[in-house]
Amino acid sequence: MLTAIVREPSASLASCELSFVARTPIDLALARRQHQAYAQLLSDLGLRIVTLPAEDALPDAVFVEDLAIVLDEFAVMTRPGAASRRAESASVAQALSRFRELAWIREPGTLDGGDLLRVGRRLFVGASARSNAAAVEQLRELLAAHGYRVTAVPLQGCLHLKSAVTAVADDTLLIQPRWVDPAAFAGFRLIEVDAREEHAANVLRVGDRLVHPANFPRTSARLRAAGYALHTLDVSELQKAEGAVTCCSLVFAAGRAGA
Ligand code: CIR
Repeated sequence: MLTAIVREPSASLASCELSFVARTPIDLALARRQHQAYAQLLSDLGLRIVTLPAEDALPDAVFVEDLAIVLDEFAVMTRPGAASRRAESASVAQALSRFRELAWIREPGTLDGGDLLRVGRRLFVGASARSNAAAVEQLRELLAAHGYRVTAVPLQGCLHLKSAVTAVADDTLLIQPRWVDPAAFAGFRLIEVDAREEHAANVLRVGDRLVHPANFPRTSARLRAAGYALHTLDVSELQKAEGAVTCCSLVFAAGRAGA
C-alpha cells in the first residue's frame, strides 16, 4: 500500500521563501481548503494519509517533499538549502522513522527534495541554488551500494529540478525545455509542456495515475492524449508560494512498522 505524508499549511504561509515567483497575497483559508482537497484526492486514490500538524512558525512547512528522499531501502533526510526551512526536518524525520531507517545529508551538503527526480534506479539531482555538489557526493556514497546512479543536472530559471521535469511513467518524462536541457534525459520519451504554460511540468505520479494542477489545461490535454489517467486540482494558493503538486507530499510504499 502507498502512504503519503502531508502537512497542513502554516498560518505564516504568506511569509514563504520565494525565488522565481513574485509575491502576491495568499488566501490562507483557500490554501487550507486546497490542501485538504489534495489530501482527499490522494486518499481517494487509495493512499494511506499521514497528516502532520501545521508548523505555524515555519512558513514553508507544507512542502514536505523537500525534507526527505524516500527510497525502498531507506530514507535520506535532506538538509534544505534555505536556512529558514531546516527546522522542518525534525517532525518529518520522526514521522518517517516509523517506515524507514534514516540517513542524513550533512553540512556542507544542502539538498531540497524538489531537486531529486527518481526514475527507477536513476536519480537526477538539480544543481539549483538549494542543492549543491557536496550533497550529490554524499548521495552517491549513500546509494552506490544499492545500485542507484546519481546524475547532477544544470538548471536555469526555476526553483527546483521538479519544477522543470517530472516522471509520468518509468520511461516518460514531462519537461519544460526552457529550464532544463532535454539532452540530460537521453533514452527517455519526453512530453513537453505547452509553451503558454510555463509552470506545467510538475505532475505527481501516484501508481498509474497522475495529479496535475488545474490551471494548465493545454498540458493536461497533452498528457491525456498520450494515454495517461489524469486528475486535476486547483492549487492556486500553493503555487503563489512557489509550490505545486509533488512538493506537498512524500509518497512511498509502506515498510517496517507501517507495513
Ligand atoms: C520554497 O521556496 O522553499 C517554498 N516557498 C516552495 C518549495 C516548493 N517545493 C517543491 O516544489 N518541492
